[in-house]
Amino acid sequence: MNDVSAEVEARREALESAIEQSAGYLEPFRLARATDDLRAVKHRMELGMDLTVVALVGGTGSGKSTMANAISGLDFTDSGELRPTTERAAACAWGDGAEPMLDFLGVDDDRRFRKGSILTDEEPEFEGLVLLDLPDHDSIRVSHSVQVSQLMPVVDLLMWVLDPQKYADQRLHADYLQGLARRKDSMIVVLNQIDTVPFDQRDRIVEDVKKVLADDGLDGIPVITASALDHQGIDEIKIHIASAVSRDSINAVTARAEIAAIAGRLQDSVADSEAEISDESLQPVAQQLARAAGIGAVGSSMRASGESWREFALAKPEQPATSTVTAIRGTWLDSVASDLPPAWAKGVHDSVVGPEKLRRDIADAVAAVPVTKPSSTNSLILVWLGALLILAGIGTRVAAAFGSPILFSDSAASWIVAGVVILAGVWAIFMARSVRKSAAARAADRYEQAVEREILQALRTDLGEPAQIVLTQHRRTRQALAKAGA
Ligand SMILES: Nc1nc2c(ncn2[C@@H]2O[C@H](COP(=O)(O)OP(=O)(O)O)[C@@H](O)[C@H]2O)c(=O)[nH]1
Ligand SMILES: [Mg+2]
Repeated sequence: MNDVSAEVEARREALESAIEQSAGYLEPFRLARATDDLRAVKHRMELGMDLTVVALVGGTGSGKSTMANAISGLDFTDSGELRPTTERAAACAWGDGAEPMLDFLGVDDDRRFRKGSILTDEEPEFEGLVLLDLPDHDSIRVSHSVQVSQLMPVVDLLMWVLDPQKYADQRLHADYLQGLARRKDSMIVVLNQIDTVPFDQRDRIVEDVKKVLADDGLDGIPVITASALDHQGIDEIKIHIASAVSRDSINAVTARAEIAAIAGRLQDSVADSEAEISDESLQPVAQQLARAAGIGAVGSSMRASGESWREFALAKPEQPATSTVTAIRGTWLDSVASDLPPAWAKGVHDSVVGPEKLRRDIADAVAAVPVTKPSSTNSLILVWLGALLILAGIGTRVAAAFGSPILFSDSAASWIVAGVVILAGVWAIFMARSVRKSAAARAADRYEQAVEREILQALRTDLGEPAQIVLTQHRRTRQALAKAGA
């Protein structure tokens, strides 16, 4: 497989995958048409995209068969006055892989010839060439083998072999040449049997051929003088053939264009881009739902409980209202799907869970996080410590007043020590309050975050993941269509 067939095959595969991915999102008739068109392209491609079909056409006795022999160096085609098989096309193929094309063209098995191969590396510039010696132009129409209508779409180079006597033949022009103007880039004219024309008349006759061609709208196509019998002009003809071989085959070019056309017709079934679903995009939704479940009130009551020493009843989370959940879900779906074509948007809507189930899952998520009173152990320890210190301070002072020798006998020092100890006690009690307050605030933050995490997890499962599957499919379809050449 050379570059062009690999490239066209990659486009075909991309289109096939785009059609598969989007099958559920296309109207049935569009899907059916795309599938049929793709199948037709596939059949075309199976004929071979690396082949170069060169067809020799022209009137009876102009020397097509002799020319085919001269080009191939084989005696693969019958030439001469007696032409028992003139009704049947013959072909010579350089290298492998021409069989499907020869089947398509209706060349009989016993009229197929082989020349060279990649292995022998003979005439590598002709690798993939299929040289067709066709029945005389006036018998093409009635031939059961190669039909012109079948031939033209796969011919890379049409070589008109004219002879000096009959080049102005009316039927030739009326029937064929005039209809081929749009293919003139892939045509050459060979004025054969030039050996039968006196030297001094050759230029005039070539000018005349060009004039006849121009009248048919075929001006500018190369006219080569040749003699198949004497091997004149063959090298120049071979240069044209080699140049045709080096170009992308018409079959590949046509297949590429057809693939792009099919992809182009599907282009409006996808959007230019799709939303990205991430935790960042679900986070605001989780926060809204947490608010709807009254999580803020629970947090506030936890914080407030840190402000006082009294027993405090904490607020309880509530079930969010169905209407609220429906609205929040709808807004999110719009943000994710509204830029998609209707079928894909519907796909996203259908993929996610409904509002009632979502509401239950949010309630479960909220319930999964227990509402616990903020711990007061640390602050209570501080209170007790403070009380002990105050008592100790008072005790020290009292003991000193009664002259106890336990601690200090000096009364000034005892006042100072007692004062410091009592102050430390007061400070500890004071600190207990702020420790309690910040512990409560931390607990409230932890609670709120835990609930948001649980809700986020439910949102991933209920909304994000199923929607992502549809969006990924959309992205793959879009990218595949782009690759197919839409
Ligand atoms: N003098 C001359 N005769 C040729 C030339 N090419 C072919 N012929 C002869 O013309 C006759 C018809 O040739 P053929 O190749 O069978 O023509 P076809 O009907 O187009 O296939 C044969 O007798 C050939 O030998 C040429 O270049 N010069
Ligand atoms: Mg012939």
